[in-house]
Amino acid sequence: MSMTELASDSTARGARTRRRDHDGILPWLAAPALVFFVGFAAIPLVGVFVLSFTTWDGIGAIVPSGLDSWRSVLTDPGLPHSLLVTFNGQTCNQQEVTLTLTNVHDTLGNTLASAQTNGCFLIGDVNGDGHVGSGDIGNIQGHLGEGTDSSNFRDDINADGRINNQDVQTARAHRGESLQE
Ligand SMILES: [Ca+2]
Ligand SMILES: [Ca+2]
Repeated sequence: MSMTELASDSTARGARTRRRDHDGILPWLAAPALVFFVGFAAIPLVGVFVLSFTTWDGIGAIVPSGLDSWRSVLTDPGLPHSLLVTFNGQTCNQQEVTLTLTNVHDTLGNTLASAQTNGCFLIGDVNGDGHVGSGDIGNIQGHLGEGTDSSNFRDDINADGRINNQDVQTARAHRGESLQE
């Protein structure tokens, strides 16, 4: 065997050793992402699933309730016909609005002749007490910097997807306003 062949053989063995080393390290590189996924996605998901078999107001004792919650939701006759209506813009304030929908068609070919619901609009009243005050401003400030989700969306007054200083300023601009009696 020549010196060149020895060198070549040595280089190939070195490459195989490095590949083996990399193969051993790769799973560990994924470990931080896996930890975050388990901690912030998998465990909360399992927790919510377990809580779906209980009755809990978020403060008091957790009481097992079996399938009651699932049965209640799945047997609600309104479930297949529920509507989500989104208002864009803030064109009314300090008013109770009656929304009437007529001749609503769903994707299954059903038609709803008429449906009506009432809603109150008060810009800045993020805690829903009918008045804009320091409680609302403090509530928004407590969520500053957060992205909007189902738990804090009321604090995002300008509906830009984040709870930020613009929301605080908007609430301050409407401080003292109340719903009309
Ligand atoms: Ca309020
Ligand atoms: Ca915002």
